[in-house]
Amino acid sequence: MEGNGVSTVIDDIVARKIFNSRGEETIEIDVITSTSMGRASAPSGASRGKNEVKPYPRRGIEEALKRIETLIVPELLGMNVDVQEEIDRTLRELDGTENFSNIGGNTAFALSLAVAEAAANAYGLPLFQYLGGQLAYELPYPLGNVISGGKHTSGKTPDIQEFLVLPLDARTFQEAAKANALVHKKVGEQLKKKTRNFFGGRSDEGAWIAPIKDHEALELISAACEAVSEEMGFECRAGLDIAASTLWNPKARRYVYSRSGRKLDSGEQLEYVLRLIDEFRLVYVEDPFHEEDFESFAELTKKAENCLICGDDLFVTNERRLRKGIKQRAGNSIIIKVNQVGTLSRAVKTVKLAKENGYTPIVSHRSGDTVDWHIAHLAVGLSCPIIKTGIVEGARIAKINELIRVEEMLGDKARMASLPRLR
Ligand code: 2PG
Ligand code: MG
Repeated sequence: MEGNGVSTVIDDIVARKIFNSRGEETIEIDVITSTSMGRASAPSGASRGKNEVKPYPRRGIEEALKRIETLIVPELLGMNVDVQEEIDRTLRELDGTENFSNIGGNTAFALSLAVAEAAANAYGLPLFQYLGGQLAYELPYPLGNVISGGKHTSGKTPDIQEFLVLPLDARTFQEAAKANALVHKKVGEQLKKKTRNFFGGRSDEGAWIAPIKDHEALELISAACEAVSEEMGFECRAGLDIAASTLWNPKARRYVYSRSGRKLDSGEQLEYVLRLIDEFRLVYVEDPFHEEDFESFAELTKKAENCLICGDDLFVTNERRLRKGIKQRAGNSIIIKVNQVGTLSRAVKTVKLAKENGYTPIVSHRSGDTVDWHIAHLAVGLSCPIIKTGIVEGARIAKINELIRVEEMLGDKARMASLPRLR
């Protein structure tokens, strides 16, 4: 399109291998028009849902680079970056599979986001405004990882993957991010004081790695939340990502907490999670059951009224799976990781469906990430009230700091998003 002197025609596409925060190779793509450029790199998960799209073709990232050169570039050159759906449809058609196994979901992700950024830049708009227009002025609450366990660690650490903090009622994003950093710091100080064999280690997501049990981790984070609530003058509450698919043993039909020795069937898992919600006043529980157990999700959602029950591996950002969840009232919130489905358009549809049905969409990082900041703009541009993106570590801070800049850019117009009732 050449209207208003804006050129949005794709002139060139450059793809390369870079490294993510784990030192693994990942893909980065530049999309170039005569007046603008967009650049995006793909994150990658350690606890991936089995229903996610494939990150790369079978032979890996090299094969993805080849396919970009031979298959994708010839098709995309000359297309316009401001027709996102058409570009994303073309990517799906070129791939030709349901799960992006031909070009790779990470390839689709990087292309799709780079296209969106190139379009925003062509129009001289920040990405969040390009995506959300004048109505995009709400900052998300940051959901931050304080203590790591499960598949994100090894050794005598908690079985539960993530112990999280969510600041409620913060007046600004900056303040909310500060509260999270204080909780992280306080928990670190307590671990140093009280825990033998804790040496200050941190996980990929910057959360503490300590030889403690799930219960101790919850006690620590709850105490830190209370202290910081008082200090900041608004409430901070704890949450969990149980990542229960990683605990589920399908043969034994039990959740196996190998480090604490717990073995729970679905009913016992439900009771256990309800007890934790009650005892620690949790406001957020992600993946409390394995990725095919919609029924238990529904039962917990019914019983845990004022808590966000969130599906990550359960929904994998997939519209079809969310539809199934909505029918059963399984969960009341959904993790949005664009590379679980490949393209921005697909993720946007899922966000829309979530909102129409009262599910809280939460834009999220992945454990292996880059300093790419796009998800910060997705949270504001798609009006998602929460962003899950860690508290410390470079790849996490990149998103947090970008949101501080977005808040500044919005000036007087900036507002914190509204959260559902959580107490
Ligand atoms: C999760 C994520 C991010 P991963 O389970 O929610 O915290 O982990 O990226 O390893 O899937
Ligand atoms: Mg998760």
